[in-house]
Amino acid sequence: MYQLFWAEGSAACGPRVVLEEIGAPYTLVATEIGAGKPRDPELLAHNPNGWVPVLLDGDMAMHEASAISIFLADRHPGAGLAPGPDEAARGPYLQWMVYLSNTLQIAYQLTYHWARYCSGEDARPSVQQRSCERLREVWGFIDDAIGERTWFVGDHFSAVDIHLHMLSTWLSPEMGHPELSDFPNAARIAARVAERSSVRLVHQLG
Ligand SMILES: N[C@@H](CCC(=O)N[C@@H](CS)C(=O)NCC(=O)O)C(=O)O
Repeated sequence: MYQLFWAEGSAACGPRVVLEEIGAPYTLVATEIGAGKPRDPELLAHNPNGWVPVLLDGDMAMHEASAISIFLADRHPGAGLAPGPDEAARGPYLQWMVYLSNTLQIAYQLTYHWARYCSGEDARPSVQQRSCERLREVWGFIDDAIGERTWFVGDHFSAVDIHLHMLSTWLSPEMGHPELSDFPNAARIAARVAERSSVRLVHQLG
């Protein structure tokens, strides 16, 4: 039985959708992640960074949303969420799983965790402005890469589509971010992913 440390709307949503898609039994550990709020000691024991997601599988604990989804998709190949090691789509799949995590997520962090990236309140407007610009650049790059494709990589729905959808839900135009509709190829895939019952459940889409 897997355990997932989780918070609503967080980076734990992608791995949770993957868990739903593979149909493996799991329990959720609802976790406080608010700025300045104390962290669950059990979460800190597994991830001293104090952030979610964290996946437990028996004695094994791991953090990092993309890594967790890659691990789960490979562990449960019957769900078809990852191209196999010998498939042509495997390279691009890994590339985009890492890129979404190390580039797109960081562009959001400049908005939501701005204090990590500058040393004082004076710099906050500049960092958050750069976040908005960076989100437009990175989403634009992704949109161009998707082009006319039905899914992000290969011919099938995969974990990278799940992560693309999750990250699309973090756009806040009221904070100066671009609109998802500015990136019609990414928006098309996100809308298709949002139709899945796993995604409707995790993102509470009614
Ligand atoms: N690199 C981590 C980042 C995870 C992350 O930023 N989680 C946020 C929620 S979206 C969090 O728990 N923030 C609380 C904190 O950083 O203290 C990953 O990709 O899993």
